[in-house]
Amino acid sequence: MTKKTTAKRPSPMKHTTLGIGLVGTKFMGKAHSNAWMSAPRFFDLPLVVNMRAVAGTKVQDVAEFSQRWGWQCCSDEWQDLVTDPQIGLIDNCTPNHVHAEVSIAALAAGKHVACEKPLAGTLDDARRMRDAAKKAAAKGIKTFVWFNYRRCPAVAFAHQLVNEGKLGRIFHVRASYLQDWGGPSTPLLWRFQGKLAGSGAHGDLNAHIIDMARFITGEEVTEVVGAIEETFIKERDIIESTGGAIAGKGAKRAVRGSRKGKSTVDDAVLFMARMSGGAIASFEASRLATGNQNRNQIEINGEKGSLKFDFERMNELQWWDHTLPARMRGWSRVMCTDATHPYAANYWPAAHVLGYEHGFVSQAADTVMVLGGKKPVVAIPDFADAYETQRVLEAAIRCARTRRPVAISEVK
Ligand code: SOE
Repeated sequence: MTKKTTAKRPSPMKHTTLGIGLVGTKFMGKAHSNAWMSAPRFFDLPLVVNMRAVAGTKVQDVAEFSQRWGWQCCSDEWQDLVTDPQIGLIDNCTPNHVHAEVSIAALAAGKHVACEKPLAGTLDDARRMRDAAKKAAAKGIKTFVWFNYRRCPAVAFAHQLVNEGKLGRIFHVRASYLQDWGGPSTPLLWRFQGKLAGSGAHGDLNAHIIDMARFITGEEVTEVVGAIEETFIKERDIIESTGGAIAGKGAKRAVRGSRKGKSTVDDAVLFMARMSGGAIASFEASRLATGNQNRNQIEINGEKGSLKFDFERMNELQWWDHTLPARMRGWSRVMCTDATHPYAANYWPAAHVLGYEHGFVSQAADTVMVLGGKKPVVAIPDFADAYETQRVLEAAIRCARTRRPVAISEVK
């Protein structure tokens, strides 16, 4: 006879519930749904996560999405989520031009907001969001921005090493984020329309590496001294019907028409900058760097050592210890999956590697930690912090267009 187990399940009732309302059902909608679903399983969280509702633009699509990803209910109007008393946090995964409207309405309704990066498509929108967040903060409302790469264990570890003084004085930051999906056959997605995206590779990719450089070094960019922007593919096919979900790289599923439209964003932006601690830095973003699919790289050279990260080998951090005797020096490949590395203990045993989605899971977990009054593993940028990244983006574009250096203090 089998014995009945008497062990009691821990009651979720001892925790307060955090209702999530997700706006957006495409690439990021999936990444975030997975994150909200997985975070309470991998992390011990101070609040119970309730995947309350998702909003999208088409009734049929949002209903299917909702069922597949485990949301309780859905709507084709994001306003329904903002007025839902069971929702405590609005997760904004909309295209860049919608970030401000949804986020500001949610803050005004007393909801916490977690918004996708970049903070906005334009500096004006970003400033309005920062100001709304400041006002809401006085009532205890919090904001978060999904700069997911901060939460790769290797990137968080790099931040810790710099913080502990392991690199000493920093001389160089060399960051590049290269992709190659933006060739001539990719149609005129929203990401190529200035009115919707704000910018191209610049806001999409440079935003990430500016945030990573600021996060790892703890320094601010103070001046953009030179910059260049280029749009290689001036016209793209207009999509007559999307025939399904279109994410950044969903071009294959688009139904093309015979008409062409103008691409109104950059395909590549490169710039050089000065940092507050005296380091000099270079940033490079492109969607036409053939052979580089999602190569988000950063290298930092300091007095006592150097480090290198490449997202295509995201579980590793390359480390050079310059304090060793010269005959012992060499690059070492640190597998950042040991239980002592940030986040690693929450997932699998050593060398059972993590992937793209884990950054989002860890960010969802850290968000709940903050809202439950606990410390995140590493800081999550709020709207004020992400606004600093946006100022750097703006300075680089002004520099490229006016062909003169731009101090960040000029960008208000
Ligand atoms: C498309 O370029 C994209 O999905 C970005 O929008 C993401 O932020 C990046 O993580 C991967 O590439």
